[in-house]
Amino acid sequence: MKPSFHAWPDHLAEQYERKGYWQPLTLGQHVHAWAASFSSRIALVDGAQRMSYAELDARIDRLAAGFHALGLAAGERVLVQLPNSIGFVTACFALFRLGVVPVLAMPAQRTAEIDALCQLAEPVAYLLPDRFLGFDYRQMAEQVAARHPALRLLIVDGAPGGGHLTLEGIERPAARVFTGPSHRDVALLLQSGGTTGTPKLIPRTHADYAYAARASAEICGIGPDSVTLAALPLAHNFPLCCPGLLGTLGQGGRVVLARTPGFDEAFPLIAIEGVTHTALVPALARLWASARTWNQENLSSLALLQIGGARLEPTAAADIRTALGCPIQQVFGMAEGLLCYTRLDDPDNVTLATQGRPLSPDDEVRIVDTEGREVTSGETGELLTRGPYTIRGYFRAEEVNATAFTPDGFFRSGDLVRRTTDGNLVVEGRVKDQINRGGEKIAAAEIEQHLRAHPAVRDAAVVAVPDPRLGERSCAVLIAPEDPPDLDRLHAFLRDRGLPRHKWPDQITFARSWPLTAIGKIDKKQLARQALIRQSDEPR
Ligand code: J2J
Repeated sequence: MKPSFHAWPDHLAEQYERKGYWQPLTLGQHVHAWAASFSSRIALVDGAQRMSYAELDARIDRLAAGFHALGLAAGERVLVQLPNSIGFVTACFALFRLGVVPVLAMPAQRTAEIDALCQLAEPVAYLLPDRFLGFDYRQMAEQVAARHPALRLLIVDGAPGGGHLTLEGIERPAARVFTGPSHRDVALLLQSGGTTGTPKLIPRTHADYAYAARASAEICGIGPDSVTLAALPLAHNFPLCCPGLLGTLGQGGRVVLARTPGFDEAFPLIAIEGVTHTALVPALARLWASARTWNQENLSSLALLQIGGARLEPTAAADIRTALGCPIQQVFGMAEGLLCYTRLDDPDNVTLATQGRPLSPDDEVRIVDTEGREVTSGETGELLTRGPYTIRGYFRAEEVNATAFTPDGFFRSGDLVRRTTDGNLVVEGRVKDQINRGGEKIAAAEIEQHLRAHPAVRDAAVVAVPDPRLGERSCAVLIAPEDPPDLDRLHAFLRDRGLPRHKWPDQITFARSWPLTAIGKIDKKQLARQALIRQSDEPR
């Protein structure tokens, strides 16, 4: 079965091809071309392992032959939950070659989310590490597989444990016997930040994704001598494609794979490998900047630090730039597509105080009021967008698609933005019911659903409150008249339900009833204000 996918209208697809945005190559074929051009240059650095473009291409061929021999067929989905590693890169490209669609999961995700992804995407295989950061993925995978009969293969990158297949073990002599997909087909499924109780998957095609990577590389000044550090998890669009892994490999540069985004791992890698480019969320950039004062590693190779994923205050932007001693770029992006960048030659008032402007001349941006009318110039409104790399619909989500997209194909981002007189966008807030916790998007509805399952909780609302370290943290407001749980008990409850740590509320407060908006919805703005006031009353 082909993934359900809303293609661009034909006339636009043809236009994007005519303009050279979309090239007639799949992501798998791109690697052949890169290997032909950059053959013995180093493509990937993973700990002590260094892999050339030619070796990368050959390994991808062997893995593709292995996946093919296991019966994986074009259009089927495979859940990939691997840390940044050569295994992640080779497995994804091998799947791209076959037209099998990786569903990218972050290593931090746990049972509840993996289950929900399996429910939606019905993957036939699950690629996982043996252990990572103290967690054994093999156990989780076995439990998940028992609940999802369509999931017939567990493939471990590392020690197999109880007789599982391993990524290394399935490699076969390279034989390109299969017909690959078309460049207009879906290449991968990314996870959306989400506003609903269940996940939403974003189908990105070979052509649109390759275009986003290539155009981003150009804007960020990536060339054959660039060394990009993948610090954030590669399952995220930012380090994967903006320009990240894909954009760097396309130019013959080198990608250094970090297991974690902490400065303790990153600083030595930057110094040793001569890293020129990396991407961070603001919370991490602030941490790196504060660690710089006592960490003496040489970071002078850094030519650009990209910061995006959550709001970055102008003062923080300036402080980070001074502390790390390198140029910064603001990135306002979304896995659904649209990417806005400040440009390398922008003046300070743009780089420090705006989130830049769209990547492509064919990106269309509308800023509208609650009635869907375009606001007057300079006013704040919701950002709607469509263009050559912005999706036209989520995967298998017709009900959501009916409201998340306008009838003429614009994606409703849920972000409140305004356009400055010089054409840059400033993110002012959002209308979507989400918490942006240090760049990790948490759908309030998902957490509320779990909280309501607690025996003592009659109703729950989750809101964002400002946090100096994370930007925002989550506060659960509970109606729990009898035996209200404390934070520790609530955390244990959510852990047992398979929610990862970052989704557990950072604080709780209690309410007797909900404040309501004029049309009778829970007034979350008021709840957030109350949560903040209560918080400041309490001794910390
Ligand atoms: C404020 N909010 C921002 C910014 C994203 C590059 C960079 C980021 C993402 C990403 C990405 C923001 N200031 N600079 O995919 O390729 C919030 C907005 C947006 C949502 C998207 C990339 N940059 N945001 O963060 O899909 O609310 O992508 O709609 O995870 O993050 O989240 P996500």
